[in-house]
Amino acid sequence: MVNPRLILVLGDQLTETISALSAADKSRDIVVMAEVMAEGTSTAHHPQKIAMILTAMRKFSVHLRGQGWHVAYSKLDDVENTQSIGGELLRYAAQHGAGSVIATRCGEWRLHAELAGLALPINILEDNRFICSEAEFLAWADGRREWRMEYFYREMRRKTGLLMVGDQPVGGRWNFDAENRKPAGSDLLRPRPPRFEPCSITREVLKLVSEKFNHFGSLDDFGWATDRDQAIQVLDHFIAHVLARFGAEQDAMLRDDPTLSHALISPYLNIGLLLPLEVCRRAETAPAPIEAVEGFIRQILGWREYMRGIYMRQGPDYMSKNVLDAARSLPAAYWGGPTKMACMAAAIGQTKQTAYAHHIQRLMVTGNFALLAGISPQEVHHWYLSVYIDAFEWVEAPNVLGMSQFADGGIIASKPYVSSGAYINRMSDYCGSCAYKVGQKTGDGACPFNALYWDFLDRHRARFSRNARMGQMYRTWDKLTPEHRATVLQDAVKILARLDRGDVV
Ligand code: FAD
Ligand code: DLZ
Ligand code: SF4
Repeated sequence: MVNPRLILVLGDQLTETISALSAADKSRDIVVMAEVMAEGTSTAHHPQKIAMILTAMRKFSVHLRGQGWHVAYSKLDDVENTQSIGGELLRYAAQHGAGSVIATRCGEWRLHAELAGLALPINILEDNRFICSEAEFLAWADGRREWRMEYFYREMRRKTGLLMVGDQPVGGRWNFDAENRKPAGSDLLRPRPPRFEPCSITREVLKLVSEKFNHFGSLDDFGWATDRDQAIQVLDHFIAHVLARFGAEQDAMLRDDPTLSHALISPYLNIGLLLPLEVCRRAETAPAPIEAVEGFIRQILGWREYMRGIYMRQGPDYMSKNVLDAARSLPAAYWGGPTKMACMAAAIGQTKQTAYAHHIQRLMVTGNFALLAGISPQEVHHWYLSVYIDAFEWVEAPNVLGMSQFADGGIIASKPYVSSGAYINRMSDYCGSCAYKVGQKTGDGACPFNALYWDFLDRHRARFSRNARMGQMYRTWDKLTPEHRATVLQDAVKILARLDRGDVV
């Protein structure tokens, strides 16, 4: 009899057609799925994220058994659990006389190193769920000086035929963003994303997570999908009722409507319950205007694939990038400490409660503030990796270190995403209820984003003033009187000193 092989399926690899399972033999091999403390604590993940992953793992293991697979499953509280992925593979190998492991490439360099160094032969296969393979991305990137997402996206449109008529983009344009990104008003009729009552498996996991993890984040009101059928319901609902409004409302922020017209599918895409190509194909034929459909498909076919390509191309060193030498500690407000800034309180409060914030809240509120205040990008990276339901290093790190914090020196973003309070005021309803005045430029009651914005530009003049996309910002700054500029910079010094002292800002 031939020795069985162990087939590793991680908590974010819950896809029946994933490469490791496709390469396996049902009659011979053993699928290993392991809930382990090492994965739950390597980062202080939001309890809802841990609960979603463990529940989805349990349900997926039941599904695989139903398909005839032999699954060796470790629950977190099993007494013999070694509490690490490597440890569980070695334990099951000894138990079943398995001589080797087949795995799919994982999404974090830390775990990749652990698996690559396993004391068992391991065959690590490419993650076949991405639309763009690693080799394809490298071929695209290595042939050019700048890696702009827009050009990569066009290649992906051509490759998949999505929104194409022959070799031309549908509607004659690649990008319809000029019609998108408007502010939004409250609307009681805006469709709400589906939520799911916890079943007995979910309830058991919620109890376990509440006993074992004391991380930032609430477990109340857990309503995430935890299997493919539920994830498809979320997608169906979005395509039928929400997508048409996606483009216009994509950048808007409302205090009482944290999800607006977003899809809320990133956790399911990232753990494998939905596949990116199926989502794009569904959107392509949806009853929605082209600007909404194109804008949505660009996020997945463009941004998501591009971020993954950059992550693989840059390697583990990317995680320590800090070209702006930002060194300040992350303020306690990010972990739920008090803040007088209504926008920060809304984005962080919602994150604590639901493990979700949409793109503009992440980029232009919490990310913008951290960048302007010169917070260590590594601390910012760990925060985002911890607190969001969809955060896995391969997608979180390029978004945070590259797009949001400019720590990579412009590999991803052609200019830093910074703004004063005016942008947040235009795109949200936060400022009306804030202790600060967004229209006030200087003085104690002025919106902190205002002084910090100019201070950031002034501090980094040598790097950014020749950037064609930033010239206008510097011209505006230079037109202010020397006295006004000095007052603004003094105000910024005071705000930063308050942050350093741990005072409430
Ligand atoms: P929608 O707004 O409805 O968009 C649809 C889909 O497009 C998303 O589900 C997602 O799969 C994809 N998408 C959109 N923008 C991006 C992007 N920039 N990169 C990759 N995919 C994108 N996304 C994650 O999946 N995990 C993260 O850890 C993560 N961290 C982020 C950190 C920062 C600082 C920023 C600015 C963005 C981050 N994003 C991350 C991207 C984006 O914010 C989320 O994908 C999105 O908010 C998920 O919610 P949704 O499904 O409602 O998305
Ligand atoms: C995030 C996570 C958590 C919290 N727990 C587990 C787990 O117990 N078992 C598991 O296989 N995977 C878990 N994961 C997902 C992994 O951390 C993820 O596969 C890596 O970070 C690579 O993306
Ligand atoms: Fe945020 Fe400034 Fe508006 Fe207050 S005034 S909500 S700090 S942008």
